[in-house]
Amino acid sequence: MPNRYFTTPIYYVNDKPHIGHAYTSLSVDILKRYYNCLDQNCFFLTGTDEHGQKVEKAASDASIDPQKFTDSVSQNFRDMSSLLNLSNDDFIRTTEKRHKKSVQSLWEILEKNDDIYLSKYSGWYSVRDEAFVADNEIEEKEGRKFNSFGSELTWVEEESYFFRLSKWQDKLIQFYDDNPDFIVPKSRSNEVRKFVESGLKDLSVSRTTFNWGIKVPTNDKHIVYVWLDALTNYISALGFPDTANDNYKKYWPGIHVVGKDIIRFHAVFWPAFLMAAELEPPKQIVAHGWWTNEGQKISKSTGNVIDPHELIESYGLDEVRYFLFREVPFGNDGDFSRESIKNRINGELANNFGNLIQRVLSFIVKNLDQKIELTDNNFKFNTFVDILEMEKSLNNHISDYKFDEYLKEIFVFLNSLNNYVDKQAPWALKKTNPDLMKEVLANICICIIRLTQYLHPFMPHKTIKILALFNLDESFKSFSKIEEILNMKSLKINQPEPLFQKIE
Ligand code: ME8
Repeated sequence: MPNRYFTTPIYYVNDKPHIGHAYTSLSVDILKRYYNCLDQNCFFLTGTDEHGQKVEKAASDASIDPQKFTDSVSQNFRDMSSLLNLSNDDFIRTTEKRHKKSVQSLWEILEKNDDIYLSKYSGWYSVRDEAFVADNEIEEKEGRKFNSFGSELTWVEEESYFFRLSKWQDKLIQFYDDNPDFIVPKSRSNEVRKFVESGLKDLSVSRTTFNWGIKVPTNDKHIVYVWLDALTNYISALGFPDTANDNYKKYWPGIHVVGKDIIRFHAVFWPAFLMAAELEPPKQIVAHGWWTNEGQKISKSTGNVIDPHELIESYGLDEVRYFLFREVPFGNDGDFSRESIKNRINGELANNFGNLIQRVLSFIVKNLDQKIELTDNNFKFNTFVDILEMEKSLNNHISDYKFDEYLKEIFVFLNSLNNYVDKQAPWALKKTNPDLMKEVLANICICIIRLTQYLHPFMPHKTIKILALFNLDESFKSFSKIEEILNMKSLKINQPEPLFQKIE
């Protein structure tokens, strides 16, 4: 059985969590829950990125000591994890001891392998992205300089250690060739490749003009560049430098889910650092698109940041999860609009899914004394057989990160089940053919149970409630449990309450 390791980026603590951070974290939560439903082992890591010039400035603007500042803002991200009920196994902070030890050990290996040397940096720097910017990537507006994300640049000139990134250019290309699925989606992969092929320059990996960071172990005038520091979190959490420990052996290399803004750091710098340290590069970098709010870029300055608390209060957690992953293909940009979330909740969740359960189960409670008998006929029911066969395709959608396709496919079956109910009309069969009525209702129930299992990774709370309506406990979320259900002679049904509230 494969062990899987999925990570989110570790988020900067200069800002409050918003829908973009929630989106990445929820996607990893879905992956973990999905593989758990297949009875596979998964490790899910998230955390906060607490060093660097940007965070130091945010702390000084708030007149707070950086450690106190990061303690309080990191808590916002842990609160987000609770709010979203994330299934993460660990939450790492780059100010933790275990992480400092890991970064300093990695540095020592890189220096020992002669992949780091001392020189001088002079050039443009984006504090917002904590990134050095090459001359050909600079845009000028009204005498000021910006990078391609629109972040203003500052001039930096200081003594600096450099990582020999140029030395790894050919090896990176070879690595991309050997691992064609390393970067998902393909379009991003081509972008990264072109960047590497255009020639890599050595990378400045230390700073001396501010203090908030991890000290270079061999020269305490320098602090480690925040991206070398941050990327290392993925192995710190597995116990690096102790590569012989169980978690490291079980889970590395991992899969990093990130927004498209930070692919270069993950798909170029990170594998190069690891190769240079003679460690295995990550298994895959999955880059998703960018959310806008009602057509506008989300930013603190425009004041249109979507607060996950507010969103969940208005629509419900499972409804938000469903919307985010059904609305937009994972690699594409998406626009959040109140109209679209309303349409999805009312049309798909309330009218289609919720209503199916409500009318079928209420009918059983009322007319069959809360009980359905299961027979072999139910398991031969063609829709049920087709649903069982969908598993392979769903599995492919998850491996390809096509969450929208996964949900779309399930909802096609929910539609056809609603049509089946209308056509068979159990309320009419009650008088004309009660045996057929029972068979029809049992057919629908086993299909609902199977689809509920498949929907569990996306709507973990509602689906557990639905299973409880069939008197099935949480353990029945596991796909393999269908066998046990098939061996049951009957199911007791509880009276359902409306599952999804319609939005006015
Ligand atoms: O970049 N749409 O942290 P960060 C979609 N600390 N996703 C969004 C988004 C949006 N509008 N806004 C943010 C950093 N994200 C570094 C990472 S990792 C070793 C270090 C998500 O707080 C998306 O995942 O700026 C993006 O990559 C991440 O938040 C950036 O978070």
